[in-house]
Amino acid sequence: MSTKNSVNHIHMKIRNLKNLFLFIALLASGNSFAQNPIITDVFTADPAPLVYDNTVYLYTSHDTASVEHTNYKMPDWLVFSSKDMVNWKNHGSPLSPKSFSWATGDAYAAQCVERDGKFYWYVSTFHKKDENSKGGAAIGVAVSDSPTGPFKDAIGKALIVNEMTTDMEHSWDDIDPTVFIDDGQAYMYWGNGSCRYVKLKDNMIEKDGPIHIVDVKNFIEGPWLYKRKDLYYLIYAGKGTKPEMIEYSTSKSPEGPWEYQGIIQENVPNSFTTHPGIVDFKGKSYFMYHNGLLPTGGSYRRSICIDYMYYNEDGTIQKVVQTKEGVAPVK
Ligand code: FUB
Repeated sequence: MSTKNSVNHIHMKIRNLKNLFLFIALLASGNSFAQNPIITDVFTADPAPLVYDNTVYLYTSHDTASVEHTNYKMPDWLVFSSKDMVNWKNHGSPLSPKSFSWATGDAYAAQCVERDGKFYWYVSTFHKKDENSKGGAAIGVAVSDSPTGPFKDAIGKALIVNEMTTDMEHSWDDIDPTVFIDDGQAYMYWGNGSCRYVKLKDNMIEKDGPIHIVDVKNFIEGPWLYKRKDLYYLIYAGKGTKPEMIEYSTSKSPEGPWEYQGIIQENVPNSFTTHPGIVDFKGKSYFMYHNGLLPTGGSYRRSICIDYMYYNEDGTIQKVVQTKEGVAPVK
């Protein structure tokens, strides 16, 4: 080989190496493919994440309405898990309203929490007409030894029935439970049109004291309660503008009073509801929500997305930027 040829040969090798490094860097950045919506083979809504054993478990509602349907058709709840926030394993449907002898109708929003190695899945569904209720939305709780089930009704009756709250006239005001354990004391918030909370006993399946009506601005539904540093956050679907957007209030106590802080997330495309699920995992904060952006999607055929969430120094939350790219895989 002449000197000129061997120099050309070396240049070519360097170029190939550079291309290889670029390719590896692109793969490592995780942003080479759009991640949102995160689940594309079924329609999912109402995300409720739980971190357990280095894994994020994601409990979701399941939309099965046809394209023509103009109302929900939600037969069961689903569980997914991920170790990197990008690759999600489907664990199927370990729970449905049929798991509760007293329930009937749709499987609305739900959240699962862990306590002492047991998993308590608080669900909103509807009550049969019987000696305990005249019907309407109700909240039940299922329990399991594993985050993916099998789950069974923990009480044998509803934890909350429509008759226990009387400040709203509509029958579906007792939906969307969120449960947070603060220094051993569990609190359950829930509601549609009016936000309520009640303390739970250590056994997680009995109310501990009266139901309180919460004074919180712009509340519609879908509360999500958590604590970060010294501040408690109540995040919810709000009525700042129609359709729903996500708003929040903060407090120095899990019992309030709640100070309104503003909007976290504007309306979502192609769905009149949105619903918050918030989780910290391996040093980053994530905001989960749903929209109607899967092909043939809509308000009754929703799909869950994840984007980053950022806090300001004073604990206030920056507006979530809704992206197609979603988040990068966690190492
Ligand atoms: O998924 C049914 C209902 O739509 C939920 O319970 C609400 O939060 C809204 O997302």
